[in-house]
Amino acid sequence: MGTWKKSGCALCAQNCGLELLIDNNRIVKVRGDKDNPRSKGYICRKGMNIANFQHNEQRLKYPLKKVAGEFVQISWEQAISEIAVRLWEIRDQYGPRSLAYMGGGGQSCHMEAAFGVRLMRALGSRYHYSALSQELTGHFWTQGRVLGRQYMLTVPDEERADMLVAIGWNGMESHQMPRAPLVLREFSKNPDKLLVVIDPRKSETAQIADLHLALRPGTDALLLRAVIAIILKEGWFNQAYIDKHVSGCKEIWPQLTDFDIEAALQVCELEYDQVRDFARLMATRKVGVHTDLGVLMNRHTTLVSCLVMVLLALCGQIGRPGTNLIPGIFMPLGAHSDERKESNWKTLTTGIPTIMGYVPPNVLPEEIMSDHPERIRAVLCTQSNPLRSYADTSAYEEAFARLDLLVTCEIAMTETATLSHYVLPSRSTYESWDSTFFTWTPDTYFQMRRPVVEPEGDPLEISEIHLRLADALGFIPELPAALYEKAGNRMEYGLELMQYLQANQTSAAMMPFIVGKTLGLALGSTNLAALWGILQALPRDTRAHAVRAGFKKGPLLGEEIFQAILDHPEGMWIGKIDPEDNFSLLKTEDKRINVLIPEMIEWLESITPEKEAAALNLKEDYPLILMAGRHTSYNANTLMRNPAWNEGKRACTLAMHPRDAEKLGLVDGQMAVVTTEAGSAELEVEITTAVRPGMVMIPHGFGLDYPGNMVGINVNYLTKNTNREAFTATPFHRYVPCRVEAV
Ligand SMILES: Nc1nc2c(c(=O)[nH]1)N[C@H]1C(S)=C(S)[C@@H](COP(=O)(O)OP(=O)(O)OC[C@H]3O[C@@H](n4cnc5c(=O)[nH]c(N)nc54)[C@H](O)[C@@H]3O)O[C@H]1N2
Ligand SMILES: Nc1nc2c(c(=O)[nH]1)N[C@H]1C(S)=C(S)[C@@H](COP(=O)(O)OP(=O)(O)OC[C@H]3O[C@@H](n4cnc5c(=O)[nH]c(N)nc54)[C@H](O)[C@@H]3O)O[C@H]1N2
Ligand code: SF4
Ligand SMILES: [Mo]
Repeated sequence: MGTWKKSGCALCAQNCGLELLIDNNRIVKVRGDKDNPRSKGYICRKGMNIANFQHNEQRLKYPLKKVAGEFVQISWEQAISEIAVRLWEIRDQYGPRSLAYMGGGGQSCHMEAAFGVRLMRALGSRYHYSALSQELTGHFWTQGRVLGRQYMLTVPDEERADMLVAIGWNGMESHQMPRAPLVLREFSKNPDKLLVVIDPRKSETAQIADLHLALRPGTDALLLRAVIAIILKEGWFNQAYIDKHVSGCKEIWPQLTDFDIEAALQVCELEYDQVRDFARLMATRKVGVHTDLGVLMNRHTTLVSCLVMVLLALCGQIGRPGTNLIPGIFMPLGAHSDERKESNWKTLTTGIPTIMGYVPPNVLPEEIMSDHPERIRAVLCTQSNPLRSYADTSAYEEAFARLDLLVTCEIAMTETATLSHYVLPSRSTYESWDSTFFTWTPDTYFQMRRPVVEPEGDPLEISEIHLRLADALGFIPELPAALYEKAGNRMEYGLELMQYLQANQTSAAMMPFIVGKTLGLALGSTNLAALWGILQALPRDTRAHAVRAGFKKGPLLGEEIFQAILDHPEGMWIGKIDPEDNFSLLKTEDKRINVLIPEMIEWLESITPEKEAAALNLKEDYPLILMAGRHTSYNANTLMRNPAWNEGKRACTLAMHPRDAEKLGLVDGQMAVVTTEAGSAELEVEITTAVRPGMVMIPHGFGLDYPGNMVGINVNYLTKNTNREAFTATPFHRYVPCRVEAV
C-alpha cells in the first residue's frame, strides 16, 4: 500500500536522495534513492529515521501569538499585520540596527534566505545571524583573502586524489562529503591511496586511518606551522607551481622558516618522524584536505584556516586535478563581505565584522543586553533553534526575555519558539518545494525537492511568509496585471518581466518577491518561482559550467535548466567544472593564490612553543578539555524531535577514557557532574578508548524538551559565549575547560 516518492534527506548538508513510501499522508518506509546521481543510493541511520523528523507531536499548524503567557491561535492576516506594525514601530523608534534576522539556512531549506535578507535590507538592517557564522567564519574569511571571494571554499577532488587528509573531521559519523563513509573506507583500504587523520582521539575516522596524528587538543596551529617549516627546511615545496600560481610567498617565508620545530612538536605531543613523514606525503601525493569542527570551532580557528591554505599552496595542492578544487557555484552560500571597507556593518557592542554576509550568533545575547540605544530589540528567527544550538543557553534565555519582539518561524514548537511573541508555522521540507545550495562537491548538483505529503493545518513556505510580511510593510511595488496574466506561460512571462524591470529599475532589488508574488501564484510555490528567477540571472562561470554539463548555450539556458530540474525529481548535475582550468575561477586581482595575509603574520607571533605551552596550561579547577558537541549517529543537530528513533540507544553520554575514569573513581553507567565556567550538568558516564585521556565528550543536539520527556542534556548550558576567537567570535566548542566529579 502507499506510493513511493522521490525526495531528499533534510538532516545534513549531504541531502542524500531518498525514496519515501507515503501511505495515508505519512512517511512509512524509507530507502536510499539509487537514481540520485550524487548519493547513489547511500543513506545513513538518520535518513532511515526521517519519519521522526516529519511526524512528531510538536508540529505547528496555525500562527500563534503569546497572550498573557499563553499561546493563542490567530489568523495569518492578524499575525502578518501585527508583526509588520511592530517591526515598523521598533525601526522608527530605535533605528534599523535594532532589527536582526536569524536563520535562513539550515540543512535543507535555503530558498527563503534571498527573501529574508531582502526583507531586512528593505527595513534598513544588514544583521543576519546564521549557523554558518558559528563554525565557518574564519574559513570563509581566509578563502576571501586567498582566493578572492569568501564563498569560494575549495573542496577535495576525492575521485582523483590519492591521499585524503581529515583535519578535525570525523566523516565516518558526520559525513560532510557525499557517501563519506564509503569514500573514507576506499582511501583506507585501497593500497594506492592513503587516509590521514589529524585528531587528538581515535575517532571513528582515525580508527581506519593509514596515518593518525593524535595531537594534543587545540594545538593544530603549532602543528601546521611545524609541517610548513619542515617543508621549507627540506626544500619540498613546489617551486614551479609557486612561480606560476602563488603570490606573496616570498614575503611570508621568513616568518615561516624561523620556528623551533622540535619544541613545537613536543607541545603537540607528536613524534618528529611521524610529522616529517606527513610533510613528505603532503609534498609528493595528490592530496585532498577536509577541515572541520575539530579545528573550525577551536583555538586560533581563522589562523588555522590560513595555515592550511599556505600549506596547500606551497605543495601545489590547489586547483589541480586530484587536489582541492574551487567548486562550481550555483548560488553562493553568502555574500563576500570585506571587513576593511567602511560600509561593512560591525556588531554595535561587540564590534564583530560581517563576514560572508553574516554576523555570529555567539554575540547576539550581548547585542541584546547592551545599553546601546540601537541595541537589538527585534529578532526574526527562521529554521533555527538558538536556545539549543548556540553557545551559552543561559545567556540566550536572559537576552530573549528582553526582546521587544521575537518571531519564530518553525515547523515545531521548539525551545526557542516557546519563548517567542509570535510563532509562525512553516511547511516542512516534505511539504514544500525547496532545496539547498551547498557547494561541497566540485561539480554542481541540484535537486528541487517537491511536496510529498500534505501539510496539516495552514502552514506556509517560509518564503511566502517573508513575502506576506514584505507586502504588509509596503515593500512590494504595485505590479502590472500582465505579470499575473502571463504567469501561466513562462516564455511570455519572462518577456513581460524583462519589460517591467527595464521600466522600473529600482524594483530589481525586490526581484524574488515580484517573481514569487506573480509566477509563484501560477506555480503554486514561492520557492519554485524564486528558483526560476535565480536561473534567469546566472553568472558567467555558472552558465559555462551548465554548458559543460550538457545544457544548450544561449538565452534559454535558464529555462532549460529549470525544466530539467522539474523533470528530474531525483536531482541532477547542473554544472561541471573543468578541473584542468580551475585557476580561471580565481577572483583575486592578480588571478593567483594569495598567501600574504598581514593579519596572519601578526597572529603567528603568538604561535611559538613557549607561548602556546603556557596558554595550554589548564587551571587546577578545570583540568579536562570538554569537546562540547560531538556529532554522532544519534543526533542530527536539533532536527529530530520525535525521540523514538533513539529508543534503547545510549545517545547522550559523557564519554571518557578509562584512565581518567579510574583516576576519578568513575565506572561506566554511573552519573557524573560536569562543570565549566558556564554551568554544571549531570549525565551518564560512558567509558571508551575512542576518547583521549584528558578529554571528555558530550554530543550536541540534546536537551530536547518533548512532551513527557527531557531527552539528554543541552551541552550549551556548559559553553560560555566568551570562550571564542576575538576576530570572528567563533566559539571554541572543541576546547572547553571543565572538571568531572561523581554525583
Ligand atoms: N551524525 C551527525 N552528522 C552530522 C551532524 C549531526 O548533528 N549528526 N551535523 C552536521 C553539521 S551541521 C556539521 S557542521 C558537521 C560536523 O562534522 P565534524 O566536524 O566531523 O564533527 P565533530 O564530531 O565535531 O568531529 C570533529 C572531530 O574533530 C576532533 N577534534 C576535537 N578537538 C580537536 C583538535 O584540537 N584538533 C583536531 N585536529 N581535531 C579535534 C574530534 O575528536 C572529532 O573527531 O556534521 C554534520 N553531520
Ligand atoms: N555546543 C555546540 N553547539 C553546537 C554545535 C556544536 O558542535 N557544539 N554545532 C553547531 C553547528 S555545526 C550547527 S550547523 C548548529 C545548527 O544550528 P541550527 O541551525 O539552529 O539547528 P538545526 O537543529 O539544524 O535546525 C534548527 C531548526 O530548524 C527547524 N526546521 C527544520 N526544517 C525546517 C523548515 O523547513 N522550516 C522551518 N521554518 N524550520 C525548519 C527545526 O525544527 C529546528 O528547530 O548547531 C551548532 N551548535
Ligand atoms: S543525515 Fe546526511 S548522510 Fe545521513 S542520509 Fe541524511 S543527508 Fe545522507
Ligand atoms: Mo554545522
